[in-house]
Amino acid sequence: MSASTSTTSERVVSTAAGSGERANTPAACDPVLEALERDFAWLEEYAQKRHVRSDELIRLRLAKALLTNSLRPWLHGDRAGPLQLVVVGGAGAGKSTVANFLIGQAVAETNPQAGYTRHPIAYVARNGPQPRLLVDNRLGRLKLAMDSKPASVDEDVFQIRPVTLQPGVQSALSHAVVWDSPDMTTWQAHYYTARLLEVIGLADLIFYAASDERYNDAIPTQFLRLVLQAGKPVVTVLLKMPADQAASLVDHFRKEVVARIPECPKVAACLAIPYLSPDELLDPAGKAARYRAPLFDQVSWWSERAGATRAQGVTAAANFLENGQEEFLAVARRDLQAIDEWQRLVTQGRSDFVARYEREYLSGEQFPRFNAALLKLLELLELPGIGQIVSRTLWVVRTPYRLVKGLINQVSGTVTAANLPEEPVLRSAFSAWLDAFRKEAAVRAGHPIWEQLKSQFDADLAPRAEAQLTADLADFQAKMTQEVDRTARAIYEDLQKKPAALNTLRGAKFAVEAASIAGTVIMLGAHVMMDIVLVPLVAAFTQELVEILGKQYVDRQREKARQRGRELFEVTLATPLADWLLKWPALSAQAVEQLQGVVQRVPEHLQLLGASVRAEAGGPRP
Ligand SMILES: Nc1nc2c(ncn2[C@@H]2O[C@H](COP(=O)(O)OP(=O)(O)OP(=O)(O)O)[C@@H](O)[C@H]2O)c(=O)[nH]1
Ligand SMILES: [Mg+2]
Repeated sequence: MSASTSTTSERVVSTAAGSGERANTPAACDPVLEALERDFAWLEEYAQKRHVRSDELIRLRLAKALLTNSLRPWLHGDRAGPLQLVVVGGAGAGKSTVANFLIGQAVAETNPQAGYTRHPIAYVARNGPQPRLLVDNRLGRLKLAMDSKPASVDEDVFQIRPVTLQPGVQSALSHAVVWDSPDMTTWQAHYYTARLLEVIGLADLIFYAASDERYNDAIPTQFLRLVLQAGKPVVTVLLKMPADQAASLVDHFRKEVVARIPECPKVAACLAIPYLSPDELLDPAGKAARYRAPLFDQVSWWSERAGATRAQGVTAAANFLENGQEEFLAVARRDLQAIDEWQRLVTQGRSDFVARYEREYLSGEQFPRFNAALLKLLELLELPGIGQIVSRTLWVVRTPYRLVKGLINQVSGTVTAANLPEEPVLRSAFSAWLDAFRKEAAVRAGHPIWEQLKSQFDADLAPRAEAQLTADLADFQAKMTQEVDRTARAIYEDLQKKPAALNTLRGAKFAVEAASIAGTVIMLGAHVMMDIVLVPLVAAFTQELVEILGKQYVDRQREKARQRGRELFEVTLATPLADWLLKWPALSAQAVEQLQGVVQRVPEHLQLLGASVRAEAGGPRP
């Protein structure tokens, strides 16, 4: 069958645009409403990119549709306009047939091909009530189609079809708008279910069509539940069963399907349209009048209470939004949690990286440059110029001491144990850091962000991270060499720059050596043999003392260089690498900021909106 209607888009456009806002528009709500619409639109897009479960996406879309198509017009003054009756149901269930029964004429295209109707179509009485206040002639994502199109056109559009009411025939269009809609059987088919959700968002009353064979299909039933959760009153209509089984089938449907839905009290009635002849289908107000009457009674009952129905509907929608916020924000919270975990892993990995460098390299590193600096310092303390004769003499006197010390060093192995080389230690510590991520990513596979991280690991993370390490390492090593060199050189250069202090030290050292040797000789008197033995011993003792003091000083400087090395390692290597890894994951900083903003704003705004709707509607929060 084809539609017997024509489209007068121009007239509808002017009616919709010209319906205007009422003077009592709660302007205070507008910023909140707009922020929510923006946040929900962003969340939907984000959820889609994240490939979230379809039920999650559907909830987000419904939330956005309720905001834009129901709460916005109501807050802007559309309080008691014509009821918006929306027929929903599975593919081929009989939605278009029910629409025709409500209208009283066979104007909606019915078709044996299930899934025929692909975009929402509003049927309005010519010069009668129009769809709810539309902003820019849009119904959410749907554009108003300006030309008449078949119901099967698969586009993000909606139509408004004026119908000339037949004299003497009662029609729902006298005080309501009837929407025929696409099916929801294809729960997975994101693209056209979204169109249905826009019109559900708008609905004051839902007619849920189900055919006798498929009345308990899972997906339409889940949809029915969602509609009830959103607080829409629902009339169910079972079709196509033999007339004598109508009562028992409706009863069965009520018990087995409706009663199992926790929100079932919102189901206002369960009706039946048994299997009819083609003639009856073409003449709903005449030949099929008896089956049409109960449907029409429902419309009349709800229409008499249009204002209260709408107020209850928006209150229920606001409550649904407020109570469902955790589900709407689930995708954002999951991803923020994943980001937190990633950041925690980076921080943990950074501490392990620093600790390992400290343990396996830095704490054992002797910095040979400081040994050379000690020798240089000791040389510097020897007398210069003519005094060198004395110094050399003392050097000769200390020969037995040097030989014995050398021997002891050889035997006791005081040469420092070989430390692990720096670069391999660093590289293996860094690999361990990356391995920890790889392990976590594998464990958490299933979460989209971790999945993405895992695939990036498998692709190019390791080489990119190694390249980053190599770049930071070169910087660190250059700075560290400079630092060690500077500190080690300062040990003797500082003294060289202060000749007075140097000479005082040299003088003091010489004075101690001379005094102790002279004292020994004087004490021993004429015992030449004793002098030969004890004088080198005393000279050795004073030299050892000087060396110990010198070494202590150099060790202190060495420790300072090590401390500085720690700082340099943090600043030039560990921190830049951690920052690089923090920036790296799947999301941009902007997206993270947006996620945080959404999670923070949405609950607060939903609460404000709910409070304001309840205050206006005088409804309690269930
Ligand atoms: N003979 C007969 N056919 C019926 C009856 N009810 C529905 N049909 C047919 O079943 C088919 C599907 O009905 P529609 O009303 O188009 O179903 P729909 O839910 O709108 O289908 P889609 O838009 O394709 O999802 C059409 O060919 C109808 O004519 C009935 O009582 N008797
Ligand atoms: Mg249809």
